[in-house]
Amino acid sequence: MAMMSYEEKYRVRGGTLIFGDFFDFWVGPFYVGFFGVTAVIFASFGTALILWGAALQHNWNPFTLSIDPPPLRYGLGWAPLPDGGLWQVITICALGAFSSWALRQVEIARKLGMGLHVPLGFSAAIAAYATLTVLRPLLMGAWGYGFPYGIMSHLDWVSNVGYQYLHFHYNPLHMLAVTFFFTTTFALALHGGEILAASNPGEGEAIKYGMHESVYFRDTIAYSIGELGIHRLGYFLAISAGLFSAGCMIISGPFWTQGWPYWWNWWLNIPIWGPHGFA
Ligand code: 07D
Ligand code: 07D
Repeated sequence: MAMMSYEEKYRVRGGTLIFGDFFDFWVGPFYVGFFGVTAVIFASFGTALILWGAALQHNWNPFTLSIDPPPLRYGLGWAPLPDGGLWQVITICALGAFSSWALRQVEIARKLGMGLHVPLGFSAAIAAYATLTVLRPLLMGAWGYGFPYGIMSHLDWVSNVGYQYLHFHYNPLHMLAVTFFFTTTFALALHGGEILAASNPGEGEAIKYGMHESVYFRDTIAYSIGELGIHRLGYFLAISAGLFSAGCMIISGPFWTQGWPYWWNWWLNIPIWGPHGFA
């Protein structure tokens, strides 16, 4: 209840991106907004199409259901609905829903007078999705290069595409993306652990704040990035993880068609130890 009265104070009109006051209201705790409505429409339509796909395939098992992209022979054209067309329309719905959600985040941030960090962060995830389903297929010349919409089938796609390049771990941008993902969890674990430690000092002890936290890390690793800094670092790490992922897929196919281990031949040919070098 206390939270609700706090929220009331910040429920202000305005800050919308288009159509002024249109849909500028709340339903219970949820802000509706024009983009909330478009998100619900896109998501409902997309979900209905997935259910239609399930009906067409007579398959209601969520693990084996798969809405596949069109066969490669359709290139970048429209495919008949049962033969990949559903996938094409569902992709449009997904992009419509994700973008609407990001724009709704923008409107809420503007209402509250906040920065746009949350929608920008979410945009990195949307960019990764758009890379796999739109940008890379466009560069490769067929929608069939997109990934299928199914819980298990999309795992098959990741594995198959990975092995098409022999050993995907040799993709240098995949290496960076993986490193960013690992570093993100590492940083969040350290930060979460530290905040819990400071706010749970034990029976009868006073709760500790920023200064103790900074001293803890200065004592441990000689440096504290600071209260704001750790959040900047986390934001940078997480967004980099998504963007380097997108990058690792954009180069796979459109710019590098051999196995990824062969990319490293330049390393073997460096003059110092290469066949024409000093060795
Ligand atoms: C915890 C936030 C909550 C979100 C959840 C996901 C749906 C899909 C679909 C019934 C962290 C909700 C799921 C709405 C329902 C149908 C047809 C986020 C959290 C709980 N994947 N993936 C999963 C998606 C891709 C990969 C799980 C989506 C790429 C691997 C879930 C997308 C590649 C593994 C899922 C997407 C890839 C998974 C858990 C979109 C590279 C697993 C996800 C839109 C990124 C894991 C059976 C999770 C698993 C898994 C959803 C894209 C690889 C079903 C919506 C093509 C290797 N993915 N995925 O917790 O157990 O995310 O799979 O791009 O091992 Mg995937
Ligand atoms: C695409 C999801 C976007 C989601 C959105 C939101 C809803 C709403 C509603 C819950 C990007 C959806 C929201 C639906 C839900 C409710 C209510 C996120 C996306 C917009 N790999 N690999 C990656 C590792 C191998 C391969 C990325 C590790 C093998 C391919 C990441 C290992 C081979 C692709 C990564 C490993 C291989 C990738 C995924 C280890 C297979 C990609 C993260 C330890 C044999 C994908 C852009 C990501 C990629 C990708 C990690 C192994 C192949 C860096 C740790 C060697 C083909 N791998 N991988 O991108 O880069 O998230 O996609 O072995 O396509 Mg890899």
